[in-house]
Amino acid sequence: MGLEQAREWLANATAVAVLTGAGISAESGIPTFRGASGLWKQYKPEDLATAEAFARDPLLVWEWYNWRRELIRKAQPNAGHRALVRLEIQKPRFTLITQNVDGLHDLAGSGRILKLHGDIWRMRCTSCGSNWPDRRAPLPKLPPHCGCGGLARPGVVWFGEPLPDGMMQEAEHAAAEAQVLLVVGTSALVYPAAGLIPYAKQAGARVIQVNLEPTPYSNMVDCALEGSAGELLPQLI
Ligand code: BJW
Ligand code: ZN
Repeated sequence: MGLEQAREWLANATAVAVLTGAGISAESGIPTFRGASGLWKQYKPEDLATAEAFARDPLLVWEWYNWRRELIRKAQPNAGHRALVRLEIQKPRFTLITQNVDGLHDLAGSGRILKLHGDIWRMRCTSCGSNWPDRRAPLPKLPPHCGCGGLARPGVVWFGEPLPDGMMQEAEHAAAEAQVLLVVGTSALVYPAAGLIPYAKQAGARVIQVNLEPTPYSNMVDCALEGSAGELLPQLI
């Protein structure tokens, strides 16, 4: 199934859900996690993206996030992010679900965004649990602290941690009621996010995937488009 067919499905749908991953921000200059030039080639997830790693060495983890915050701060949304803003305007029922923490969908102008893995621009106190926005990059002092004196952590979801309260249920609801699920720039390896693909399919949605390469779901989706999000999304939408 090719681009023309996918474009028609999308054009005719009134309820659309979109699931994005790091690949949509790659053309904005933000490194992905997996793949040849991905972050996990250089860094081990278990050393940086778990609560255990943070407990062991908060400074090391914060140095990594501080570096990523600086990279992301300089980045601008690309044609892929912008195409999704246009799609949202066209559709009576639209839900954007992202695994990204970079905030580029917000910057592009998307409305409500289900941020399954949190937000790199938020902080959370490991003592009192309060959370707040902080867009400074670089941060003036590492590791940052809360007003209560407790150690602050990035407002993101690490491996082994639950997703924000109720958010996965909202995402599943949107995936189930969608006529089309558009999956963009995710390796579809991280759960429960990747589970939205078979979930939507089982509920009757047509699933369109946009990725540079095949994923474990390429044979299950209705249309697997190989190419970059920045080029394909404006053609699809
Ligand atoms: C392009 C492109 C271009 C490039 N155009 N395309 C089975 C079921 C459920 C859970 C598990 C399970 N097995 C294991 C688990 C646990 C674990 C998991 O999934 N592990 C797998 C790796 C095996 N999941 C969890 O731990 C989750 N929590 C959980 O399950 O909690 C349960 C629980 C319940 C109750 C109490 C306690 C616990 C949490 C997962 C959190 C993931 N966190 C991270 C870090 C976020 C913070 C940060 O940014 O630092 O999230 S890991 C990282 O991976 C990040 C991403 O959001 C996530 C997904 O990556 P994504 O977006 O797919 O990026 P890539 O790099 O993998 O792929 C990029 C793709 O783009 C590639 O395919 C390219 O080809 C493509 N691409 N350029 C189009 N221009
Ligand atoms: Zn506190």
